[in-house]
Amino acid sequence: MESWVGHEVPRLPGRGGPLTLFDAARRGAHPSQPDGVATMYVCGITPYDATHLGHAATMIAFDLVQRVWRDAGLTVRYVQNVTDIDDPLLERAERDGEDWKVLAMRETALFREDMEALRIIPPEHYVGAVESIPDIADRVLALLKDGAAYRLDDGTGDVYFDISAAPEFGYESNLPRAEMLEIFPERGGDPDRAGKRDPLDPLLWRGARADEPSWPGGDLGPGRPGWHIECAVIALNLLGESIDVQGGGNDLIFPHHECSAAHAERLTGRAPFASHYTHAGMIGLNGEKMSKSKGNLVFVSRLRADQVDPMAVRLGLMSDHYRADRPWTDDVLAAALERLARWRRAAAAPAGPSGAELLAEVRARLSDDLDTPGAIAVADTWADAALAGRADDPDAPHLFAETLDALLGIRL
Ligand code: 5CA
Ligand code: ZN
Repeated sequence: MESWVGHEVPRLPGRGGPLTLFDAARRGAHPSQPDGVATMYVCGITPYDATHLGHAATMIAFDLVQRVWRDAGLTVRYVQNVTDIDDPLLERAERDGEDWKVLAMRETALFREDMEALRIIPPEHYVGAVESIPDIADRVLALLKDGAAYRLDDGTGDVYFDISAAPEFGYESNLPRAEMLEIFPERGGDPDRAGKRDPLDPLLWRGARADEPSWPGGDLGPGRPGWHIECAVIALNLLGESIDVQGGGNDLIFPHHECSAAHAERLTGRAPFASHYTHAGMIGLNGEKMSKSKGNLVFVSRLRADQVDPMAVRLGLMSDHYRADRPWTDDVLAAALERLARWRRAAAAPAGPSGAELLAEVRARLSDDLDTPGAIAVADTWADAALAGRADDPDAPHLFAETLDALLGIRL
């Protein structure tokens, strides 16, 4: 699939330090230690509705990972998927009397525009589920042959993963089984499906139904892929047997990332699949998680159409820590607009406090688990001093602007 178009990222003097990042599996922040090349897989959209601020916040969080890694001199290999076939997409298309392919193409195109406007560095590979189906079918067959998967004997052709084939199942989310059982049906799982060995066994391959799209699956038979195997296979095929960061929103901790890790680890015999399972907090509106199913959405494209500066949207979404569940409010946007205007005035000042110190402090804040509130506070202090005329480094305003552009993705 086509990715979107990137912007030039300024090269900053010197180098940033290693990034420390939260890992859900170890329940703590640990240095990411990529050896020259850093690999990241981020779970992208299911394109049945426009990009909302929750998607944007998650994409911004992992864009910061990429920026900090690049600034530390690493080569970044980044893959993101599009779940361009899945139940929610088919249900929405059915509801609106629309072709599911047209719906997916339109919303994916809008997502690309939103990502460009928000200055998200594009992934190296932007990959759809549909184009990955032959690879996914191969891997599902491999799991069947290996005894880690089984086919239901009800004639549907549905294939499930046997979680007892993953002895470490649960290590990523750290959830007790009772909680897993509660969450599983809320996030696409089908614990009550007759014939499953364990209620938590996830679907790998859904056999063809008369009224649903399906693809040839070779020896598997016709059908379409399950959700977790989609991400496991795309990541394995494009990034290798283990990756540095598996990213997404915290609604994916279980079952999605638990199951895709279990699939990948069984397929490769290598664990852990990711050295960091990193999750962005949920953006809420009026006290609830912003979600397509609840319908309480603020769309990036709507704000753009209303002439809201995308840089203010980005800044507002970074004004709290990426891991915090946080609300989007009029005040968040107003504060971001005011700050952006102040920073723009400061960048036009004749001089400011030491640019080198500013850069070092912003680098230090971001390499500490992407502390954007800390980095923004550093920039505020610098801007206040520059605007008060309390400083005399004539090169600093330029470096201020370049630092914000390269590290925070904020173009003044
Ligand atoms: N296609 C799957 C991932 S493979 C999916 O979850 N799609 S999605 O469209 O529902 O979400 C896309 C990305 O945005 C995911 O990483 C998801 O975790 C994240 N996300 C969804 N809602 C929110 C929200 N309210 N706040 C923050 N991130 C969110
Ligand atoms: Zn995913």
